[in-house]
Amino acid sequence: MEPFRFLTAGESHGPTLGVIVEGVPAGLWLTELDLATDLGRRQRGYGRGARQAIESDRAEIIGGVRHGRTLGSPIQLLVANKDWANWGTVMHAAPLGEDEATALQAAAAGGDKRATPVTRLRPGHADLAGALKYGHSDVRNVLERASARETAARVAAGGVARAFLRELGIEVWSFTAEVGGVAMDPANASRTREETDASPLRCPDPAAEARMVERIDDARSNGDTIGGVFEVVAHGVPIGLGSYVHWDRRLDAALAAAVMSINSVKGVEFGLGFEQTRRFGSAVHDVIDGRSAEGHWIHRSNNAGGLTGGISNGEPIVVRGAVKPISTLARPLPSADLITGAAVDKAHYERSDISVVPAAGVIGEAVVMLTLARFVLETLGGDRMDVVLERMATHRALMARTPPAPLVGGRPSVPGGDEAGSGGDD
Ligand code: EPS
Repeated sequence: MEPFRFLTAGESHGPTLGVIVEGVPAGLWLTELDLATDLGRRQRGYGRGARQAIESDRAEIIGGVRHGRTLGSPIQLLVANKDWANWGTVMHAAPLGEDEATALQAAAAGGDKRATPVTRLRPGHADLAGALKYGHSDVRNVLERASARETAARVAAGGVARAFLRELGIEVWSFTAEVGGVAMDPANASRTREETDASPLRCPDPAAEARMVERIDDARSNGDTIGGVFEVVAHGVPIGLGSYVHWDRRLDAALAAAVMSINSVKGVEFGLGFEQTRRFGSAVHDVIDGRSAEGHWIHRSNNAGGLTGGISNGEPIVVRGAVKPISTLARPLPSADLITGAAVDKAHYERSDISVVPAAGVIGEAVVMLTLARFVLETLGGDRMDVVLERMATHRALMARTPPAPLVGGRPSVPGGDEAGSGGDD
């Protein structure tokens, strides 16, 4: 059993989204305020759709917390969908009564878009494969759950992970690195974190951001959508999370899967990423400069993005997600009808976003934090915060300690000596 896990539920236009986070140690300070900041950040960003003007996401803590402290029991969170009220009986869980069903039929016959079953498949969306897999004739049954609205629940869960990791000295942040082929220039990253968070696209480079905004405006005026790249950085991760000993214990693989699981993400890279393939090894690998007086290992660069051999190496973890353009286009592509199988001029359209890169970055933070929380608990264990804190302090001290001298044949490498070898130089 995993020491830390979470499960979300809920449809985009249903009454609520929910998430259960299990494995959080007892005694962690957690309030709804801790969850509100990231939920707000997820909603913002230039290029977001009209839905965000309806919602003001906040997570209600339903279980697992008492008087501001976690109990060790599963933490249950609910995020209400305010838009649910606008969907009438379309999204009701209960079977409809005779009158309700007749009214819905009449609404559909009268051209009400929400009441009408969706059958014109959107290229690039889960519509076709999802409908066939689950046997749905109305694509709404697919798109309600395939919608990135689900990520509000993941970000709420990520807030729990943030509160946990903060206690342990681990901090995670993100920014927009690229939109529609316009990349930020790290040399022009003049904004502080606060300024970046408050900027239209959460980009540290104001000049590049202005050009990114133009790309989004172009997409909007053409009835189109546009993607980009976000970068998540985790500071304070100790050496030793994850392992090289087996494929499913590698932290890089788990982080890649987590970031890849975000709706619309089509690629993941760490540190220098794919650029490594274009350089010689001598221009890629991070030279190790030795240990500082406090015992910290120093690398000259961080091209590996904080992970070597599937293990955190003490440098900041740097992971980027490539976000494709949203597949719901205001000027829809040609497609086909699910029921007739015949070509149609235009795929289904309903309100959506032009670009979601800044939001995807916040979701990236959430899934990275949830993954790090799992690996911390896998490494340290602990049912209560005081024990986890103690174990983390011990772990960090151990990683900074001089390793014992190596043995040869189970004995000191120099006959009679016990401090020979290259390990004990301080
Ligand atoms: C989203 C809410 C959705 C979309 C978007 C993400 O709201 P609605 O469908 O009511 O407009 O804005 O969903 C998608 C991009 C998608 O492909 O379904 C949200 O809260 O993040």
